Amino acid sequence: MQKMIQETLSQFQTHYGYPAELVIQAPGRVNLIGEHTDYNDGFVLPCAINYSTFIASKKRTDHQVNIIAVDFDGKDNFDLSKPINKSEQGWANYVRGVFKYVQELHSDFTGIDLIIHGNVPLGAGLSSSAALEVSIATTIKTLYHLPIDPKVLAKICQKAENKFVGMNCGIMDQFISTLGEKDHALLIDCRNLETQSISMPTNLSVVIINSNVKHGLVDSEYNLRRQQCEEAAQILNVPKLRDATIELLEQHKTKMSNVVYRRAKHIITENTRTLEAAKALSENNITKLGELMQAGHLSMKDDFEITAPAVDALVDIVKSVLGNKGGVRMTGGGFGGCVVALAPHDMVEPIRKAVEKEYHAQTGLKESFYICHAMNGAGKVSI
Ligand code: GAF
Repeated sequence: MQKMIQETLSQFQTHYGYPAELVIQAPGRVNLIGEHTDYNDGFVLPCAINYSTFIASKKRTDHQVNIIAVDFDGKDNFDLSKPINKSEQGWANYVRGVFKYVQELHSDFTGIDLIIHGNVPLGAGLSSSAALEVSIATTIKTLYHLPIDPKVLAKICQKAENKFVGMNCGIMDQFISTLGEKDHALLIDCRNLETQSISMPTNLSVVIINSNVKHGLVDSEYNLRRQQCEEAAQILNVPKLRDATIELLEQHKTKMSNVVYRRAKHIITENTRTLEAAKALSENNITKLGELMQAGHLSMKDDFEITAPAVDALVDIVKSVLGNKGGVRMTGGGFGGCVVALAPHDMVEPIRKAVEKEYHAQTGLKESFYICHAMNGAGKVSI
């Protein structure tokens, strides 16, 4: 981390010719269970991780915003006294969107020079987008002392992604990147945004393995899942799938397509699994946690259809080593990305060896490994 901070600071000095006055860090996240439940007003169980976006910044007295994104080799600038429009550069829209919606609530800030640099793996389902949004919002808030409540800040970032970028994500990623807690996972009720902190068991490692499967249609498939969930809720006559039960779903099964039925089944069962998993985690009941993670993975594979053959292979390889001593499942929005395993420390190396030996042989792909721990949400870094 220290190296990333130094690099961000020295890039600032090089590009702008004067030192930064602030460095903000916002983490990526891993979701232990509760996938696609957030926009159904349900439950999720993520933790923030030790991979972050860093932003070095300095206030300006005019209305200019200058941005240099080191990892995209990109530059952007715009004027806060004029309407903020979309950029042709994909990454820049996450930044512009956040400025636009912070400005909607607090117009009393002027320009900023920014350097963005980070190590959250991109497109891996570890919320690099939320880390970028939250790091920008936290930078504006901190530099200009704006009175923005952390939950409101997370919602501003979600709005930027929904309305400016066009990805209809739920609140989980922005929320945990803002409010994550060191050494804890958060059970989040995505309806009222109340949380319960759950200590991560000290006997388990959080192992994240990137399948390195890239799927071109992640956003459109994601938005389609959301529409299908809304269709199911309408047929069941409930505000959100959070309010439905399996019994209600079965009663109305013939009124919906088989696809919509299976999408709803995933959400309804996943909410139950997430609550049970939070309990199992807090009681250190690893066998139960492992069973729930396995069931969650199969539900994403068969009912929600958001896994990929290589991701399923990766889960099976890890599971064959872990047995009932831990849990493993795909994590994040899906269609590629990462799997998360909770594993006893002494099983991390055997898992790594098994994956090295079998994953490439089965899929032709090469994995990446990240050993993680739960971190605090976004904040100021001392410089
Ligand atoms: C993505 C979204 F951004 C989240 O809101 C959530 O729906 C997740 O996919 C799936 O659980 O990360």
